[in-house]
Amino acid sequence: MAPTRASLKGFLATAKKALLLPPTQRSNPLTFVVGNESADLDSLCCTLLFAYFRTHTPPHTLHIPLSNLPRVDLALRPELNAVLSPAGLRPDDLITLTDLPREGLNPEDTHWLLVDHNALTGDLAKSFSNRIIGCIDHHEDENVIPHTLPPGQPRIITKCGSCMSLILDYCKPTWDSISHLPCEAEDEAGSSSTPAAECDAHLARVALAPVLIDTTNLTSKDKTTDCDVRAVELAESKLLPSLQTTATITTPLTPSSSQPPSSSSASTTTTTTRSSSSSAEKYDRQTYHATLSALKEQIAGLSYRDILRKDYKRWTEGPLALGVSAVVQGFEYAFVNAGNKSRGGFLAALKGWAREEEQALDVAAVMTVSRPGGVFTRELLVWGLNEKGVAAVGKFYKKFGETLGLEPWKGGELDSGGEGEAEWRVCWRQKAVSQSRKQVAPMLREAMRESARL
Ligand SMILES: [Mn+2]
Repeated sequence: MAPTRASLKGFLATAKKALLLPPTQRSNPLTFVVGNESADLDSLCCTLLFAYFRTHTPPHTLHIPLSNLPRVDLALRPELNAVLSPAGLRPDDLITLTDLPREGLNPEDTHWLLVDHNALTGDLAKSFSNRIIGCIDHHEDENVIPHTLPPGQPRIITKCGSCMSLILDYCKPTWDSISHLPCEAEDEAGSSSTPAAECDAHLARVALAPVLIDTTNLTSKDKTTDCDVRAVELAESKLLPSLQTTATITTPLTPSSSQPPSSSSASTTTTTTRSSSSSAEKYDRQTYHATLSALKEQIAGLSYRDILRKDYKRWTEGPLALGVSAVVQGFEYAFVNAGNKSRGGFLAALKGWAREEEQALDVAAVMTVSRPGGVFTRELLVWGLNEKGVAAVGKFYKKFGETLGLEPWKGGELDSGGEGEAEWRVCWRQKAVSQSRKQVAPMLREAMRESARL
């Protein structure tokens, strides 16, 4: 039998099966690949492809791609469908936190590779922080990943628009080595084979999505690096063979503008059309990016709570907790188009999200990014919810207000409380638009560390 590889779908089915085996039948340790808890396209796609490529690299250890969110939250990410569908996948195929064995996993029986973050957070951190064997990430290095790792495991933490670009750099040799192989998948209907070009097109779609989104289609000067450009070139080169067979190719033997087409030219024309295939959807970089970002920016109709948890990260600094929600529309838009369409409703939802029984936050923050009238705009709302939280807000503003170009939002319409009071909520327009959550969250955490010492 000719050598083959797994399709993405087949790979996910195999990984899920391995995870769900009774503990006694499992081949331990289980090796997981996991992205950060915001579970954005970058994290979800990196998890999938890194696990796939590592599984196809000697010694061919099965790597389980774990999407770092509960299954129900997949529905909050409509852009994900637009990536999965041309990759021959459905949201159901993904492995989420909900799929982890109910009886729990013995940490000793697991290995973890982190992508798109370099410190585990949430419940996973409690059990598995000292089981990490490798990391590829583009956030600030939190220096918790050991510098000495098992042989052959990466510790790559470096700046780049998208973490996917680092993954592709690292996995290019593997991808190149399997590109000629058709995919084999087995399901209830038996086994089926997919041509090599189509398998690569599926992988390429998953690879391209986060790079295009994170670099605004390679146009963001602040974010795009050479590594991102290389990544898009690599992934598109893998798409090309499938596109050439997807299109109807008409090749006259003697292309010439001087001769009118004759009836005989029909016999020298080859026409290749393809059978139905999900990846046969035409790829155009511009269109793919526009489709994904339009879906990603859809928040109209969502509840405020869903908007706050859709792209959310939580950190603890000593006794204090910080939560930062990223929102892909401005506050004014959210007040008019989402939830119960009111400022009060939004602020109540944020307070509810921050309270003890939900996220138990001392500081809650919301960062918006939008383009009203074509102007790239960032807004930042920070809410200190108790004495230490209020002190942290004060420290943050004093230390970083100027760097971030913080100006009162609509003259301070959303502000309440203040220094020395029980709470302090303050909202700014953030003039330094190059500073995303990647930069602002570490600033807030620094302020919290300092106020925790008070
Ligand atoms: Mn990322």
